[in-house]
Amino acid sequence: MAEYQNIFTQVQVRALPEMGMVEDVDLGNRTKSATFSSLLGYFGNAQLGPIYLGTFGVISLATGAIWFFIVGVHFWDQAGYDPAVFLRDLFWFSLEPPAPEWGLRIPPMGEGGLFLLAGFFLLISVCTWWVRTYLRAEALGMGKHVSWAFGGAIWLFLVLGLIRPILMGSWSEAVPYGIFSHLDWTNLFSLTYGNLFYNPFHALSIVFLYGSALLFAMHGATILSVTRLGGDRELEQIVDRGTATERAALFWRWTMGFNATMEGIHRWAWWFAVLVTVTGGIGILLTGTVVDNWFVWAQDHGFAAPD
Ligand code: 07D
Ligand code: 07D
Repeated sequence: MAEYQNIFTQVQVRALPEMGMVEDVDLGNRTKSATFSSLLGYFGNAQLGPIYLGTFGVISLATGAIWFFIVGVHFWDQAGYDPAVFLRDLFWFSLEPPAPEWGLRIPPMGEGGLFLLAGFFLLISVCTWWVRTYLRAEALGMGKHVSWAFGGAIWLFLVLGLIRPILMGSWSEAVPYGIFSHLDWTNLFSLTYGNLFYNPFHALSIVFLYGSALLFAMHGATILSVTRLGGDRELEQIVDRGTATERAALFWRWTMGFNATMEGIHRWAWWFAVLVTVTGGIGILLTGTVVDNWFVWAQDHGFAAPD
């Protein structure tokens, strides 16, 4: 029964909960108990909790909830307080930024002030969650790789909703809060600036996005293909010859002449994922500030056909 285990077949541990480190940790910030869920166990670790709620965690959850609540109440208002309409039209409702004539001034609540208020709370929520990732990693003596990667996403988020609107001198440039409205914004952005496909940073961002999916598939498949030999238990595999790790490496060297290392593959993954949003943020920042029309720009630079 316990012979062949991988993430879907692993035996789910049911002992006393593992409570984690207690040395030099403020236990007052951690919940006291833990439960088990078989369903969770199929996808990861069956143990749920304890969870660390520090000052920044609480601020992040609270401000995130306020953002969600402001947007939700606005949607509710747009639905005319009718639950059926609310559900039917949920994806079409939108909390819009102020109109262009307001520039960077703060308009009344009904004319975009509410959007700015919601955005203020979302900003605090995302930034304090970042601090949380940093402080938790520090408490565990880890590198800050998760924080810097999340920082990459926050860079694009800030460019879209804060930095570029300020450079353009108008909050109206910000992305609205709505499911389809934010897609309309994305479409309109591309149309307004002459087709984003001709923005080389959009292209780079796509390269890294597709590359991330490819690398993730290759890495996930490789490790799963050697779990039969214990390849998912990286530690003891790395030092011994003829093990799962060596076969996994040889598979790629035989297939394409090159293999990543057990450590290096994670650097590939980290850089590809991070560069999606880092290059993307550069592309958005340049749009409308430095370049007004990417198609014309591409014609000028010889990679779009002349009219
Ligand atoms: C799977 C991790 C879980 C996260 C999820 C998202 C919310 C929003 C909305 C209260 C991979 C939670 C969603 C908290 C609640 C309200 C009003 C991450 C996973 C499940 N988008 N976008 C979506 C955001 C931008 C674009 C979906 C956020 C840019 C396109 C979801 C931001 C542009 C498509 C969503 C943001 C853009 C989507 C699924 C912020 C250019 C889709 C996201 C803060 C990058 C897809 C209907 C997902 C879709 C989609 C959220 C920004 C384009 C609602 C929070 C402005 C083309 N976006 N998006 O799974 O189905 O991410 O849309 O910057 O096709 Mg978007
Ligand atoms: C948005 C980072 C911020 C998110 C954060 C998360 C919460 C919720 C809640 C967990 C996603 C905050 C989270 C608040 C937490 C819970 C429950 C990351 C974000 C901090 N494009 N396009 C990209 C493609 C076109 C356009 C990137 C493809 C058209 C615009 C990506 C195609 C037009 C923008 C990409 C295509 C257009 C982009 C996004 C094909 C529309 C951007 C990368 C095949 C007609 C964004 C430089 C990303 C960007 C972007 C892919 C087409 C417009 C690579 C594959 C031509 C305006 N596009 N696109 O990771 O960076 O986003 O552009 O057609 O702004 Mg595009």
